[in-house]
Amino acid sequence: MRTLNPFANLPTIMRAEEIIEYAHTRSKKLSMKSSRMIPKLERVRIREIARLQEFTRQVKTKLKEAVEEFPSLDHVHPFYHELAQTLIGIDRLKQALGAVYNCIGPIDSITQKHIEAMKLSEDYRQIKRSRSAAKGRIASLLRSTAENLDLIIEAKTTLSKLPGISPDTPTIVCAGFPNVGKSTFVRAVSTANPEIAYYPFTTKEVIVGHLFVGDRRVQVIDTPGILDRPMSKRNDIERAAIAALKYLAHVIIFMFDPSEACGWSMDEQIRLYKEVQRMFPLNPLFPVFNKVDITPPERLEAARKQIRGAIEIVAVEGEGVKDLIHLALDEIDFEEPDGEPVSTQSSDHV
Ligand SMILES: Nc1nc2c(ncn2[C@@H]2O[C@H](COP(=O)(O)OP(=O)(O)OP(=O)(O)O)[C@@H](O)[C@H]2O)c(=O)[nH]1
Ligand SMILES: [Mg+2]
Repeated sequence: MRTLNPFANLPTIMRAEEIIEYAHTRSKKLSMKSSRMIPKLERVRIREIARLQEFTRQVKTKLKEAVEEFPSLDHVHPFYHELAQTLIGIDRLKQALGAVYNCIGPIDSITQKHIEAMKLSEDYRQIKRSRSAAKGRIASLLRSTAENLDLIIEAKTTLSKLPGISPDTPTIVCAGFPNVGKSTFVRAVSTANPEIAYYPFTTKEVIVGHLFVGDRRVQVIDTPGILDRPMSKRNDIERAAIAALKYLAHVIIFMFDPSEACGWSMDEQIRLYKEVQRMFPLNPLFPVFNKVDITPPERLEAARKQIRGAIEIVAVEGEGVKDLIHLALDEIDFEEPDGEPVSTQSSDHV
């Protein structure tokens, strides 16, 4: 299965000072075997030029790795693109990558210029000073782009923690207000093991679990709770949930807590439901009433009138979750390689 988080497994990116230190150590270690027959001036010349070349080579390798190994932001899956935009800022990141890459040309020029001087010098002390001056100028250049390297490292650290998703795998996304029981449900039906707690905002990131229908894998995604408020007021955590709905969901399960034990009223939850309906008109959307075990009958009756056809479950007991998954999976067209639909009744986990 192609699981992808394009930002996972990037090579270690060094900070400016680390690169300087690393390249310096490597260049110092360079041991030159040269015959005593060669005059001192020539021996120093050969050694110092080689050391400068090694220093430059190491610096350039580290800078190139930081930039070239970083996934092309224009080609990553839109889910990751949107989260990179939300969490880091695409323009900032591209600018930092460009700035780091643009150091390579000047580093080459500095090296070339000083090597020319070292080749012509008739004084071995002067040759050493030239090598040292070149390294100093390259180090200054690196320090001037230190903030850009720091940003690339921050981006790598943040984005590498995003879940691996497989965009070609059928995907059910569970969304709703905080504390309504989304994680309880996703944990009950899939391999995911999200934290569950009696307080809101427990889930802070998009979590991917799997379940199997025959030998076909289905992704079930738990999302952080979303509040009923304008998009511009939503925080990064809510935006990640919206990005999962927007870019990953084939089917959306919208979970209500009609008992209102979650801390929010049904009216607020319904406003969010309507917004999700408006935002994603093409996705099959299943309204679900969770916690019907603790919902007073008159409240449940009122909720049924407000949202017709909602599926009623008790996620904490696993009640109704199987039927819900089967209904959701019926909305996903499973195709065997020969075109035969796969039964959704043979799930291993539901
Ligand atoms: N009585 C009852 N409690 C439930 C049910 N499902 C979940 N809960 C409880 O509701 C609380 C919240 O459950 P979570 O699964 O963490 O809710 P969530 O929607 O993932 O919450 P956030 O991650 O904060 O958005 C926990 O105390 C659960 O035990 C249910 O069917 N009945
Ligand atoms: Mg949760």
